[in-house]
Amino acid sequence: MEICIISLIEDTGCINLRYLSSYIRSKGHTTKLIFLPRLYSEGWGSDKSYKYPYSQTVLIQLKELCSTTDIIGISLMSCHFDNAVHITKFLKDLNKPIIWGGIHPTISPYECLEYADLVCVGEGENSIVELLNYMQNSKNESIIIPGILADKEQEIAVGKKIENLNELRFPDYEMDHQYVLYKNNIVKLNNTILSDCFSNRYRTSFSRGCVSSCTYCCNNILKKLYGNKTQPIRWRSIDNQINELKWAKSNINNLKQIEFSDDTFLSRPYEQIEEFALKYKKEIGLPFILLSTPLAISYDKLKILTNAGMNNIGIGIQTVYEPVRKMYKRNETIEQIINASKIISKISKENNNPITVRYDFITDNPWGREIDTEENIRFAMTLEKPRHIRIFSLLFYHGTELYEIAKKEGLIKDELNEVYRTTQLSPKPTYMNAVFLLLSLGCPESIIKILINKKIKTRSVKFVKLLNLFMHTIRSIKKLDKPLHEAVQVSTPFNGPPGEVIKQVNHPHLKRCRFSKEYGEIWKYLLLNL
Ligand code: B12
Ligand code: SF4
Repeated sequence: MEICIISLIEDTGCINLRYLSSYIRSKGHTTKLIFLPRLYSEGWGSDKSYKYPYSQTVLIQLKELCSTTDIIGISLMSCHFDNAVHITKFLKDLNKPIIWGGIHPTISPYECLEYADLVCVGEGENSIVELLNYMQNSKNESIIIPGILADKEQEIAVGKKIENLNELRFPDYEMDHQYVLYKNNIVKLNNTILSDCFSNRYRTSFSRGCVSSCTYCCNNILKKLYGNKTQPIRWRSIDNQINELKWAKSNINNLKQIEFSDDTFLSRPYEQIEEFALKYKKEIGLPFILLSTPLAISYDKLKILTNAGMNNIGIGIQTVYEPVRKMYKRNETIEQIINASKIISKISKENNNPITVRYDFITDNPWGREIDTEENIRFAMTLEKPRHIRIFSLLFYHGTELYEIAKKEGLIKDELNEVYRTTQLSPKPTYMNAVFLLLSLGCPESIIKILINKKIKTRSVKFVKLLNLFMHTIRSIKKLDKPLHEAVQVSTPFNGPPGEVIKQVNHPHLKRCRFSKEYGEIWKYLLLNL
């Protein structure tokens, strides 16, 4: 049996689908993978792809590629929902079963079943292989497979997890059955195109799950779906990891950097991190990026990893405002965050080589209001330098604990527009967000301190409101209106799609941004749009 899986994500790495595909192939079926990132055709704006459908040319090429397969799969997150519907409707007349999978179908399966014939809930490997076996053998019986929802009357049962991740093959990079949307056409993937899409960087992940269960995160709902039956986090063995990286090093042209997208890389015990670091240094030796929580950071772990090439780390702080921290169920204390920042700074100094550190914050919490953001701004200024700040807008993803609270309190009025058709990269146009964004772009702290000063804030809000009224009149006469969120969005230079990130990460510091167009845009926004 052949399954043709279409990915709507702005990423050609798609590690989840590549694992899925090699697993399916190892069980005697075949796959075709079609990646539809708009980035390589449309550039930066592509992360707003939820806003408009794929072109007719692309849809026709897609139909042609799907016409010979046995079953069509679509992989999606919530922001790809509209496009998944659009494509599904377009492919309906091929008369092939269409199955949706990915995080959105996992958290909202019945909704997805209104469009797709089948929905994959949870990890896909075991369920999809069972489905393909079923299609091969017993066509007439009704489908009863854990993780496959075929009927609205059926109860949700998640797919069986792969408990030992070493069972997974290496991600599927055999190009003979892979296609990508590249410069406005769907073309066969080859090493040159792949290397171009990757921008010298190989992204992979060696774990599944997370030790924590923050109330806004997918791990929160996944834990609910799977219960406590399985380990919270599973890892591939170190040798398995190193072998995959060796493969990547010899197959991806001009590879310069490895990025680990494991939810929290440092939660592994020290002995394993040490084994990894030593082997990595010897066999791979490329600079690498990872993600961590403040709690998992320790001097010993970081020291040995920086010796092996780690030069960039993303740390989720989310908020320091206590009521909201409680609400998010964050595990670490403020002292532990400060300590993590100090450890990184100490190691940077010792190595005489600054680690690029990105601190992530969540804004737009309706319960925290502006106090939350204000506290975060004040705290961010106390973090050791050099530091980069990234700001994400809180979205209530279906099924998470936070979603349930927000729903109960009537805070989600129009899920489609408020969650699916937006992005975490567009903080709401508020005074404090604009100030936070200015800080993230390197605005001098002395100015930030003035801007968050209460009296000045009140006066400046009144002032900008008046100014806004005046400018609005002029703009409506001259038709110069520019959507507010666009000004905010361009100002988050580290959040862009894959290709851009590496270029940004290579900037020594953010000083350059102070003179950039984005910086000017935020000031303009602050002055004109409150
Ligand atoms: C790595 C990662 C990325 C990478 C790569 C994504 C990718 N190719 O999957 C990058 C950096 C590109 C990325 C981008 C974004 N991400 Co992201 N990302 C992740 C992360 C950390 C891991 C994904 C992963 O590999 N999971 C592990 C695998 C095993 O699970 P899985 O992806 O669900 O896949 C399995 C099943 O779902 C199933 N399956 C998947 N597809 C299909 C298809 C078929 C047909 C079938 C049968 C089965 C099937 O089988 C897979 C293997 O078991 C997750 C968090 C997480 N822990 O999952 C967030 C996550 C998926 N990302 C998220 C978000 C919001 C984004 C962005 C929208 C952020 C933004 N810009 O605002 C962008 C997307 C931009 C765009 N327009 O496309 C959210 C999605 C929430 C939601 N409800 O939609 C998550 C869940 C994080 C969170 N907030 O909780 N992301
Ligand atoms: S620590 Fe990060 S990945 Fe883990 S549950 Fe919390 S937000 Fe999700």
